[in-house]
Amino acid sequence: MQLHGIEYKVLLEDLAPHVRAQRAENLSSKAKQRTHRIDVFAAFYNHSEINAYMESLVQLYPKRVQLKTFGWSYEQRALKILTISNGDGRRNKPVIFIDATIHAREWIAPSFALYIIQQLLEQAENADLLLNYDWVIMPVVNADGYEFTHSDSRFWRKTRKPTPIEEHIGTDINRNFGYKWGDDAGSSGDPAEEIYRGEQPFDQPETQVLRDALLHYKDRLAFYLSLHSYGNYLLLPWGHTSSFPDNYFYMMEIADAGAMAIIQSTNGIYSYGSGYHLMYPTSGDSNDFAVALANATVAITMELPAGGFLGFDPWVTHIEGIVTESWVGVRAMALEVISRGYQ
Ligand code: 0X9
Ligand code: ZN
Repeated sequence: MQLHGIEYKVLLEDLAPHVRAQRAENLSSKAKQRTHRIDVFAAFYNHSEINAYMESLVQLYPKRVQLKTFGWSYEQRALKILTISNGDGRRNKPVIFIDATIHAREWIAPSFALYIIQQLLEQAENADLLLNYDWVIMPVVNADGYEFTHSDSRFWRKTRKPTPIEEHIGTDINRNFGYKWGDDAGSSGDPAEEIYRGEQPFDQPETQVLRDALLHYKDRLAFYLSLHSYGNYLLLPWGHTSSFPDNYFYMMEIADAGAMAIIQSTNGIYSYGSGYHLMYPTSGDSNDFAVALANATVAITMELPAGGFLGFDPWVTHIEGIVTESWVGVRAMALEVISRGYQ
């Protein structure tokens, strides 16, 4: 910086002690827990804890919960998807599909997915959300990467499958989908990059699993919601082009309902619009795939609020505020989808 005459300021000399402090906060908070029920506000949970918790829900709610292993990660972790219904036995309802943790370091996303699961199962006031719709929730897509952020490298983003270049590991699942895959403006062919798209579309097992799950619900996907962090955005298609899908304005009305509900409850401010215009071009992401090839009527990538030192690492004490605010938005968007009827 000095060499090139660029003005700069050191914000943080060394991140490692802060990562260690957050890890200690999380572990000590978890150690205090007594119940089997996951306390979303009290800690962040790893992949096996989340899977075990979902298994316990099948026992607790046998009529309302189904858990299916849709496939396996590169390191052979079970990739599980939970379906929640109201137990009325009606089959093939339209579906609200939510995934989280496509990106490993975005820890608030799986926490929020768990909070949504508990809201739907435990809060009678949410019965209207389940009357004519089933909710399908995949809390951890990138299981290997997520585990790696717990055990080794807190800010890892990609998968853990090796690339053709030995020293670079991992592919960005959100550039690996086979719709408009490989566009250089929105992804990279360089394994060194954080937005590396892989050698081939769908060459990551985790992308295959999410693809298969979305295609399984093809033609009854009323609302696809992909949870990420951070930035307070509701990103609509398209990511790969500056143009808009046919029902863009319908999607904008859904996003608008979410953003308005949040601002009224907490003054939290979300921007909403096409990902291409609002953030940056992306090619091969799950959101575009869901609309183009799985016929999702509405698809939104929700960038949850920032926290902690780098935005991806909120403190445990901030989980409650973020997930309760976010739920106000997701609930409002789901109600808007429902009130307009599946179209
Ligand atoms: O770059 C991404 O994959 C997403 N942002 S993140 O900071 N969580 O990595 C944004 C994807 C947006 N995609 C579309 N709107 N299509
Ligand atoms: Zn992300």
